[in-house]
Amino acid sequence: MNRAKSKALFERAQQVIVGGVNSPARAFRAVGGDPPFIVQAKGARVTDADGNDYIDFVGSWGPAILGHTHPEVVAAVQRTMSEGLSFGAPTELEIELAEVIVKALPSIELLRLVSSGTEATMSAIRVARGFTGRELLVKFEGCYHGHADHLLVKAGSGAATFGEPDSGGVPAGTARTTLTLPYNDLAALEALFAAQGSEIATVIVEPVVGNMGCVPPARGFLERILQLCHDHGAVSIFDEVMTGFRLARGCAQGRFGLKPDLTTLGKVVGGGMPLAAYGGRRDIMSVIAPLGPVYQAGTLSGNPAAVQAGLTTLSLLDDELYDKLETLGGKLEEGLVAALADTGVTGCVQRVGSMITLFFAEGPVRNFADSAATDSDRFAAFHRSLLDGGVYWPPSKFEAAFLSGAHTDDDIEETVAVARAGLGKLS
Ligand code: KE4
Repeated sequence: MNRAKSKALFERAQQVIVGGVNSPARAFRAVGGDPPFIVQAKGARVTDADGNDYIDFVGSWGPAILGHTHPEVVAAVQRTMSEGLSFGAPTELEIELAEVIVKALPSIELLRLVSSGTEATMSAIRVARGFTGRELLVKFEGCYHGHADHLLVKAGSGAATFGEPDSGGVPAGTARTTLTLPYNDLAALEALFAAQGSEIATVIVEPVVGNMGCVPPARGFLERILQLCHDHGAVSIFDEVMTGFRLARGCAQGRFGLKPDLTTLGKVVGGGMPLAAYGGRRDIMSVIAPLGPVYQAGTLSGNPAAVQAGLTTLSLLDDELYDKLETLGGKLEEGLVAALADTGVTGCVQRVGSMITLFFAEGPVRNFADSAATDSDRFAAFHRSLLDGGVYWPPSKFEAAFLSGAHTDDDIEETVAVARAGLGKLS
């Protein structure tokens, strides 16, 4: 596949943008080769600068659950933008979106709109620390919650891709207030609470992990986190930036029938525009200015264009869409499992709804150590085969792939055929 124009653009980009990209994973360093520069996205496809079309499973890292440029979303955003891009003042539109989120998530009584998932998790953690008067933050290795200093301690996704679980520039003191446990390790969680439960401000967790590849929670794991937080006066945070409105209308918590104290949302909730949110129990959220002493603010928070993209996107997330995502996800999973078996390549496929990952390992992959141990070279070669075969797959073994409502049975069959050919080159 000829990507000469993308190659030239990448060389030009690297003169003025760090690494030529505005987010590290996009540089394709984990899989090799130069990243295609995308010029258009429509439905389940993206087109690069050289005119190559790809079936897209990155979906802008999650937001494109409807497929790209859904006509109703684009039209609604254009209408809203014609009235003003951003006022820095309250609008009725923000109330409408907040009411939709509160209706969908019984655990959220009060919320704040912000502009990125990082801002949502950073703010939720500050609120939990302000509410409890405690400092200790507990997270799980391989879970990624954005790039706030105290979260870049054994992060998954980007940092892990570079094999440097701790980021430069994070003060030692900051890292010391973050305790990291293995995901799905109940014994470690119980032991930590037994030893330091009274010092723990909050536990933040991806209810289904997407940042070490797709890793579901072990039976009882999430329930125990909520119970231990409750018993020890800590605040539980479900980071649903990736799973929110992706896994169900009620998010992962709705799928599992759970109610965390706080929830962070992003990606789908903004429909591809810079919008995220955090919210939860009224008593906890009431510590935020101007009601209380915990400060959080944002110039573009709740701006009309982004709110409209989110509002219109959420209005289109109906049972029919989730049923389709489940069916297509199942077909893709079955196809990849069959392709692994037919080619004799060691691998496993893990999926929850429309989040899916093919790991080059026997499996199951239950935590970051398992994910890190999967074969990186085979993943890189597989990714290159997919790309050259017209399939745009996340360029890191630590990322989940996403289906959308715009994908078709034919897309899945084509993807499985390309995957089978790529696996065949490995065996
Ligand atoms: P943003 O600041 O990137 O909007 O959100 C941070 C974040 C928080 N929580 C979870 C569970 C997330 O997955 C993310 C961001 N996800 C990555 C992809 N795994 C964004 C893509 C990127 O970093 O380029």
